[in-house]
Amino acid sequence: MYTLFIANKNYSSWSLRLWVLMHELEIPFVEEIVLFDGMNNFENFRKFAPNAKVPCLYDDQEVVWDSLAICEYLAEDHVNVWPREKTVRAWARSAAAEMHSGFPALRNSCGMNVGLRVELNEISQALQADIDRLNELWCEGLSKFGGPFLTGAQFTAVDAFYAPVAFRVQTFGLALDPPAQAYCDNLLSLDSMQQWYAEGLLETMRETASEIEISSNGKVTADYRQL
Ligand SMILES: N[C@@H](CCC(=O)N[C@@H](CS)C(=O)NCC(=O)O)C(=O)O
Repeated sequence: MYTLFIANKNYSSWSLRLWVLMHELEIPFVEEIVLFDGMNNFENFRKFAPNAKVPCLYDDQEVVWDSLAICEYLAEDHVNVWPREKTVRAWARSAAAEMHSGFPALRNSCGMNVGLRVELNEISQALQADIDRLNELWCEGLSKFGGPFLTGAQFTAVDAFYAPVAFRVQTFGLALDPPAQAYCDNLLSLDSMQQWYAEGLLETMRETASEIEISSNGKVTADYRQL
């Protein structure tokens, strides 16, 4: 049986990738939530993860860390993690890798915080370039493979990699073209995403650094989280 270590559902974008993938693919797992300590000290993660980060997967005694490596590990035994067709799989892997190592302005200016709605003070050139690339990539996948997911009819790992971005789009009201916005809405409406969102709203713990960062990047217009 797999055990997936994750952190707060309100904040932990990297955790969401694996959690939503395993839910959508109906891969059974035990969920272990280890909350951030609110002080940017990740020593408690070191007890289970060699890199002191989440997500981290245990397959009995076997430990796998880093979201991309975990996806590949799951793909060894679950054929639907990536698209079956070689060229489609190559596109999916390229798009997921681009998310894994790219979009720095989007990450820095629009931290995941599922319960907030924020009006950004400004959209820098770098952030606009990331939003434009995101829009282009999503529209390309949807038109090339027919939607409603990025590589066609099935949810795969590439959708899991962009699932946290859907929450960022919602929180920061980022403007996308209609097909990209429809894809984002579709991700947000999945049962698994709704569950993650609802559980995120129930969390009462606040991560000081993330909260400060978000309010220095924009004005909080709504906070749907439980106090
Ligand atoms: N590249 C890693 C990044 C994981 C990551 O940075 N996770 C954050 C939480 S969302 C974390 O654990 N931060 C704690 C730390 O930086 O030690 C992955 O894909 O799993």
